[in-house]
Amino acid sequence: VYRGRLHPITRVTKEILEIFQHLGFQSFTGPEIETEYYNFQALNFPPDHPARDIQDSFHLEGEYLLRTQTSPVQIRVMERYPPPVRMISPGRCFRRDTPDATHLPMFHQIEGLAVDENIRFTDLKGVLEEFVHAFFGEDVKMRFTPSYFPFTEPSAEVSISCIICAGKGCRTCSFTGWLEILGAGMVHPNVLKVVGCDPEKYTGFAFGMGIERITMLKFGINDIRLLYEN
Ligand code: 2NM
Repeated sequence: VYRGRLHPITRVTKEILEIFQHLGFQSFTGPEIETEYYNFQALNFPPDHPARDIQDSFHLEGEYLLRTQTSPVQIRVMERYPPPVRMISPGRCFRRDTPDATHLPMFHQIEGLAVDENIRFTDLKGVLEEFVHAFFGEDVKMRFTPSYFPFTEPSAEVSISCIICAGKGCRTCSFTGWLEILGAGMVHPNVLKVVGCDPEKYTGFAFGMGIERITMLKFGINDIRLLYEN
């Protein structure tokens, strides 16, 4: 018999939201059509950043474009609510990428944000460790490596020990034993200032992950296009 079911992206999104809701994060959504201000300027992207190019983003008439990440939702929430903030934002994002096994011009992201007095890097590590163990399993290891984003300082890439080969090395992890799963960091003081938050009093951490990538790892799917074929 035929049985209907939820799409893997929907299932994984729900599962991730539930984990962060247990950690006290509230879910918010926002518009997929954004302004240059919310998508780039408020997030400390310099005026000449390559992501702002018409080659990289879907620009509409005037100052509008399709959002390239869900971070504009975090800006909108920080503008509306004073700290403490603990939020998570799931949704569709759009980038001008040529489709291949790991890229599509439309994809999904979940981003998280915590702003309060005395939020520090160890809070980020603790929250992400809880997430990694809840979602991928208690035996999975987590690793931070230095990275760069305009909206966080310092910034890091977070990897987990390969869930296919348990870190021994295989094609999925390019024989490194590690899989990159998300980007994260401490919210840049310029971003806090833009939303009227005093960076001398408040600090925050933020992170973002691609749902398609997480879903592909969880279900052993090797081509992102399989998620959107009939
Ligand atoms: C990422 C990685 C690191 C992020 C930062 C913010 C905000 F609005 F607070 F500045 N939202 N999300 C963030 C930080 C997103 O995605 C890879």
